[in-house]
Amino acid sequence: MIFVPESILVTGGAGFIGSNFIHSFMANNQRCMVTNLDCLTYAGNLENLTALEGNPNYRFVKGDIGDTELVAGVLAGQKIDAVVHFAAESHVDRSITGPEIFIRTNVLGTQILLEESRKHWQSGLVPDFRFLQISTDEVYGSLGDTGYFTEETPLAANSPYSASKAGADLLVRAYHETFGMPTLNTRCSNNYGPYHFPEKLIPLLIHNIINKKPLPVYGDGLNVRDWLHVRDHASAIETVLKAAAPGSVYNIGGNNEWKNIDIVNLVCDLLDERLERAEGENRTLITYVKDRPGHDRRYAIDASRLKNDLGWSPSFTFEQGIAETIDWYLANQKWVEEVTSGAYRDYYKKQYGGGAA
Ligand code: NAD
Ligand code: TDX
Repeated sequence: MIFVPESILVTGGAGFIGSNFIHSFMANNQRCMVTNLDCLTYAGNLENLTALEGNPNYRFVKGDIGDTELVAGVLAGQKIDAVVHFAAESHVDRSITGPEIFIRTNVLGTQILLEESRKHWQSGLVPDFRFLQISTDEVYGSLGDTGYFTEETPLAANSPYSASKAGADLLVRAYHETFGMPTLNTRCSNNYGPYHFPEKLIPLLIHNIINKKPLPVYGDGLNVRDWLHVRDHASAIETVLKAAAPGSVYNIGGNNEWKNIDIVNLVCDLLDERLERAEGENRTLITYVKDRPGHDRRYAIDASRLKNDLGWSPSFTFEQGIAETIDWYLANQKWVEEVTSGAYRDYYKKQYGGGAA
């Protein structure tokens, strides 16, 4: 049976994937209220959502998922019938230099959100309810040269980031097993696309190439990532939210493995053309640097359960998706400049009149 939410709470909706999800979900579900709860860390950028200002079905709440009273108030006040939980610290490198906030947000924050959601669901204020935890293939650890992560692959997280996401996933599982709460859990591969914060590989490459800065490649550059366009991730999440059985776990991916160095070369070459530079010029910016500690060698997702059970498959080809992404960054250099200069942090104050984010 299809679940049709009427009022959803999106956490972390000012970030990369959350903002893309809000745009596509609101376009597809024009009767549903969307409340975006985000505390606006360095990764939260309300400029990603300017197109929605004034839309009566969209509401932004500045706040922390770890704020029990605030979360309880939003759940009851907005009669939330689905929580789509993106809010997290998401950058592996930052989790190596400062793991504590990862545990606070990703583990403790998720537990608070789960606990308040449980009380809200059990209060009977809404007839049906879902809690969807957005997770990552990184919880499964690292693969060798062959094989794929399935939903049965044991969790074997290797970085403080992925360990915190695995902890959150297990809490979600526990709330289903212990309380019968209607939870869902998705685990997706690496995303790319518009609004990607330029500390992550693909937007960092584009930004540095435009500015003729070095392109740091960790280790030997042969680590493999499985890339999916962020709008395909958004459509998969919507499918799972509406059609998956409570308690289920779904991998999300598009069978699109790339060695890092091949992605770097591809982005260099596409930008040679667009910036009218000589063939091979951008590749001269490539700089091999010290490897990331504990750097997972290969990720590859088997998403056949999602295809077989719910009929989902990606709509972007990588060629189309990466070309469009590069063009988006070229057309939106102001967005990138505001992020890299820190100017985006004044946006909340300008728009909502509060203190700087
Ligand atoms: P992001 O870092 O771009 O955005 C995270 C958002 O969460 C930001 O807007 C931030 O302000 C908000 N946030 C952080 N702590 C918060 C808190 N305590 N309370 C409220 N809001 C808070 O992250 P992203 O890349 O969009 O990832 C979103 C989710 O998807 C994460 O849970 C991540 O683990 C998962 N995921 C990401 C990828 C990827 O490739 N980026 C792949 C698979 C899964
Ligand atoms: O400068 C760089 N040089 C480089 O070689 C950066 C930033 C990254 N890399 C490598 C490390 C990874 O093998 O590129 C690959 C991708 O790195 P990131 O963009 O940092 O992503 P990753 O560590 O794979 O994690 C991402 O995908 C899974 C997201 O940040 C996570 O939130 C998500 O769960």
